[in-house]
Amino acid sequence: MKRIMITLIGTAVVLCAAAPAFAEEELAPLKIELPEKSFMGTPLDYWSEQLEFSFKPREPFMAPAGTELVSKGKPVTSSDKTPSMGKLSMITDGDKGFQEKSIVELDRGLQWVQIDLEKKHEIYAILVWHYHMSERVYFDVIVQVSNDPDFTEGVKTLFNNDHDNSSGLGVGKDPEYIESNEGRLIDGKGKVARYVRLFSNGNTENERNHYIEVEVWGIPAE
Ligand SMILES: [Ca+2]
Ligand SMILES: [Ca+2]
Repeated sequence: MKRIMITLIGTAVVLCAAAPAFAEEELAPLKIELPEKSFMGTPLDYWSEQLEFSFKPREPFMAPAGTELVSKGKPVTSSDKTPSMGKLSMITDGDKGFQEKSIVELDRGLQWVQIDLEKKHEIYAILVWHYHMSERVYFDVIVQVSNDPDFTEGVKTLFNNDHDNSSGLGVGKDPEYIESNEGRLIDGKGKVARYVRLFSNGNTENERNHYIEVEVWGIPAE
């Protein structure tokens, strides 16, 4: 009996000693801060075969321990250099309120915004709040990452709900979704990139494009 005990203790010691080798794989939930919910506006009158209905709060998103918000205050550029409301820097300023003062409005048609993380990161999640004062669906939502600021080379697409390829960026199979104060979380899958580009092409209320905030969560890769 005594010998068995010693063997067991020996095994336990070996397991403990091996634990640090797995520390890199340790996952933790992202500490996403959600803005206040709006109860304004009329319910959405829109349906499509691609529309996702979700009435449950989002599950915590697990990412490697050490994953942090890496986009706060980072430079933002856009296909529309002169927004008709707000300014591009508001997209990474941390303010996610639904009120008009927090909204950046871009031109009609397919437009993009791009965040420069200023160095390469392993990207684990991208969150986007287009608009959440009332229920809306934005069209042709496409999220890409690259190390090329012009997005001509090494482009990886992480989300695409352009089912008819009206954007010309390829057919996407992701769902259309109703905007809310939770924002949309896009899995970054640990892709290594410096730039994040997000497209949209109008919404169920009008032809314009809006952003309140974009968050990129990751770990510096260099
Ligand atoms: Ca903002
Ligand atoms: Ca489309």
